[in-house]
Amino acid sequence: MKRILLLIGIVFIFSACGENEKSEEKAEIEVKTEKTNQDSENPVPEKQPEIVSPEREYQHEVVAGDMSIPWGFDFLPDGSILITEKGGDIFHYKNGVKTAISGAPEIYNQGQGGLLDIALHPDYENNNWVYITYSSTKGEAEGGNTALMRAKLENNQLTNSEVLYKAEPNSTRGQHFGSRIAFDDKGHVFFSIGDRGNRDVNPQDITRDGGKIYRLNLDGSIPSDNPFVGVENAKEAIYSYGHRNPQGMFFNQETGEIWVNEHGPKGGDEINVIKPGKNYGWPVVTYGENYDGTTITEDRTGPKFQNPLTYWVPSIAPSGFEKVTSDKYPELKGNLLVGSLKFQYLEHLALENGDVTKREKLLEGMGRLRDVQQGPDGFIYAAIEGTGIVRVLPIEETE
Ligand SMILES: [Ca+2]
Repeated sequence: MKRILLLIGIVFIFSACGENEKSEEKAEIEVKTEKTNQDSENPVPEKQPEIVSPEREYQHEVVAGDMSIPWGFDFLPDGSILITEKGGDIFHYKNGVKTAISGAPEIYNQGQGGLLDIALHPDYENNNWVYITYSSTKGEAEGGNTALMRAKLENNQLTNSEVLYKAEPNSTRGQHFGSRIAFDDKGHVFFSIGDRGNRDVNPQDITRDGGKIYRLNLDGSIPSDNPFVGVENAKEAIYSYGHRNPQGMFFNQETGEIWVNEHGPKGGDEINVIKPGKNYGWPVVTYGENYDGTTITEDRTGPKFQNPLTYWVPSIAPSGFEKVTSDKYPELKGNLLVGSLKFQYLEHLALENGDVTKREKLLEGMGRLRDVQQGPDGFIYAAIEGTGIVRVLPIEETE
């Protein structure tokens, strides 16, 4: 389409200009075309369409109730659910029966910190490893920072705990711990850590923790092909940087990529497709502004930075992220789901050729939506504050 418009433009200019002007105009158009082609690797996102209510609201059923702030959850091989409470407890829910799991890590319960995400090893069935992120006081300085640990789950107890990563330094600030955990299909664990409320120091500096996506081998060692291995003083676990506070992450089976969503400031929440060693811009480029309405930067994009797939203005405060691959919801299949803490709904984003073509509010008004997962049974599950985990029921064809 762009090419056709350009051709029309060239014809128009040729018929309207003198000989010298013609060649100048043509040269300028050729340069512009070349730029457009270069940018196709890293396109500037289109403005999002307006969000709408769905034609038919989804019904739901509560499968794990009596929860305060269910932060993360994952499914055991038998379909039962492990859930973290931000306050520090881990629960197992099976057929509506709630059991406490002992051996949860000690947390630094400050602001947005606490017990955060939980995820089972891809081969959990054979090794019982469970991965957990949390804010930890480990280390010398006062305060805390995000840690990733793993432990074996046996008889409702976590044993053999190992801290695989602990971000430094500690800080008494309560902002932006991240974090989500995701596994790829090549033996890596990914996790996110936010900028810890220190945006001018952490996110753009690869020698510091915070404002990063990290990648480790499943035993916690650093993959030899991580992008900053061998770079002087770099934190070699870093996979990408320039992030603010990523709280949604999934492994896209189809593309082999990690996809994240992250909180922007006032405006400027983003979905990012993670590529090794890339800089996602915060706070040098952003679609947001300070909470008081003052400018952070005029720049939305720049040659050194990876553009988001899409961005939200105003912010929805995204948490939890999933791609629907199940056949149970034909109208959602292949699309994205994002929890909104601020507006208390599950956002459905339809994608076509990398552009968001439709946005819908699901599960509206139920509470702050903290996490979303497609279960092994193909149903969509959401963690909602003050409720617990709900199963989204497909809209029956016969309705
Ligand atoms: Ca960005």
